[in-house]
Amino acid sequence: MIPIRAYAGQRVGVLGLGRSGLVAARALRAGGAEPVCWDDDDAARETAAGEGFEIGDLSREREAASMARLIVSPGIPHLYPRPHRAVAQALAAGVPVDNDVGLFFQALLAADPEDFDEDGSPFKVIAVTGSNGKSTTTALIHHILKAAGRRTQIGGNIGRGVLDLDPPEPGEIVVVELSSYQIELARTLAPDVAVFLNLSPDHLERHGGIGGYFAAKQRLFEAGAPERSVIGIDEAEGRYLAGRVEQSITVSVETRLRGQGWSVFMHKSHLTEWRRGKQMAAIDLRPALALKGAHNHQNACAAYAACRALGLGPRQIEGGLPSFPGLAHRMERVGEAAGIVFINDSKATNADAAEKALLAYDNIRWIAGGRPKEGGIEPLRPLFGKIAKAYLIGEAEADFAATLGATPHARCGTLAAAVAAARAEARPGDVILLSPACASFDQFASFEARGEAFRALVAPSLAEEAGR
Ligand code: UMA
Ligand code: ADP
Repeated sequence: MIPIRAYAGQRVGVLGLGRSGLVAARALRAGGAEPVCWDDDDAARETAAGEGFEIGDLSREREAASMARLIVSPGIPHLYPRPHRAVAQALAAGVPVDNDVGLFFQALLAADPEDFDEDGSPFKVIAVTGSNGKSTTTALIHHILKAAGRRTQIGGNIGRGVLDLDPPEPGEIVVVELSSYQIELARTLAPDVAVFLNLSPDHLERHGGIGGYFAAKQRLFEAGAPERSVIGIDEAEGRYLAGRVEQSITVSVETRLRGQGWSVFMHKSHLTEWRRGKQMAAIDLRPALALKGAHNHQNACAAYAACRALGLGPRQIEGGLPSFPGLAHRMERVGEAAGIVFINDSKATNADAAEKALLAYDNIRWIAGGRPKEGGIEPLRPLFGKIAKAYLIGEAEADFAATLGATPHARCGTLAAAVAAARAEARPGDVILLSPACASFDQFASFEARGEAFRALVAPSLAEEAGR
């Protein structure tokens, strides 16, 4: 845990007591502050009280006014569609609002000179953002660094919350995934290397539209002022951002960036590094089995660029790519039975992510639905020809059925019914793909829980096959 010492002896409000909030409360207490905690959920409050934390309704004026800061969890709206009552109260009382990510960077900036090694090099922080591919890229950077023998930790929007990480040691590299929610509210941002992968509509209700969403991500580069930025320029937003920051390495899977700057791009199956008009390296990505598809090539190019920015050599990076195992719930091959392949892509929570999976397979029995995002599956229309049949679940059922029109589909209600129907109708050569293009929260606690449920539902088919 990284203790937060900046508020020693002061009361600090902690709003939301999930993964990030509870750790923030502990880190504040470890640094001598007096956290006052609130969560709208009774059970979450009880858990915090069980750890000895003071519980106080932060939406009360008197409580809010006594705070030095209000630390807000990423899942709690601070502006759109409307601020949570406690945030509104804090702002009315002139209490600065921050989050765990702001506290994390504030604490690292205050690190003392002992945190620098003999060569005077401190630890480094790499922050990764983008609409899709953040977790994969963050994990890949961490994997490459480990394979190259570097000391490294991973956290943020993936795995451990930022304040749950160990205080970084000299020479260590901390790789953090940051969501738009986390970046938007952080008062301090200070990554050494920052990565912007791509942008497509997501979380629009929380950012007041696509402009607000992009502006949130842009803060990592403007307020964060990294020494080096890695920027995917396959969308207009990336190209705009690259034009505004100094010292960027541009990344593309669509364009060969053979300019005078520093770039990493795909040429056929090769990741290619280009600098000052010359090719510096070309790496065949075919041996990297967990990095299939143009989207993963984008992640690989960005991870490569970030590691180069840290001074790793091309061969060192190349050495780590084939052993990357990939992440669960992202186009994860669960198994095969009777010639039918089962793919768990539960993490595809928007149409752009689901598109990548639909592009990657044929004869697809597509399980989709959940809590829909703005625009639904309309952008996927050009791929409907690849779908043998869609099996729809959750709140999105009616909407998705209407969009699918003449494309074969069934309204199944639940994941269990969808898997059963797809299994009964699938033929050898088919792919049963869970790639919902929706959030999970209408029927599951998280995308992980949805993916685990899928795994459990297909397990009998796989066991039957194994017993054959
Ligand atoms: N709560 C309230 N009032 C509200 C809403 C929520 O009190 O109006 C409470 C809930 O009762 C709950 C707590 O807030 O107890 C949950 O807080 P949270 O939703 O911020 O979740 P955490 O458990 O703190 O997890 C967060 C991230 N969650 C979100 O951004 C929604 C996790 O990212 C992250 O891993 C974790 O912090 C550690 O940093 C998950 C995620 O879904 C993976 N991220 C989104 C994404 O990737 O698309 C952005
Ligand atoms: P994030 O953490 O940004 O949500 P993940 O790496 O967890 O990203 O991948 C989420 C989903 O997006 C998966 O379904 C995956 O197949 C897809 N995906 C991964 N990388 C990319 C990318 N660079 N562009 C578009 N989609 C991607």
